[in-house]
Amino acid sequence: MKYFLLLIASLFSLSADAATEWVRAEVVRVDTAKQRIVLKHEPIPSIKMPAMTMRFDVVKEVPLDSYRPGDRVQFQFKEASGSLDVTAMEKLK
Ligand SMILES: [Cu+2]
Repeated sequence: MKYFLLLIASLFSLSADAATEWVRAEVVRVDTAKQRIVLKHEPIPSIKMPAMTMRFDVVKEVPLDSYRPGDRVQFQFKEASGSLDVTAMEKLK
């Protein structure tokens, strides 16, 4: 029983790590009206996703109007139904 609880605890901490990882990317296109962004992102090993260019929905707490194509950024995400939502984003130097 003790071992089982430890296992559960470690599973929770694993998913917490995945949820807060930062992924580097380059902005390709910004759609402020629809609160979406197209990012050319690096591989994301935690969800076995290779590097690619793809569209994300972005939570409204992330203001998109300060981002331009060509900006280097890092972002956090959550898995939504069949897609990924950006939950945090910041520019890299
Ligand atoms: Cu992708």
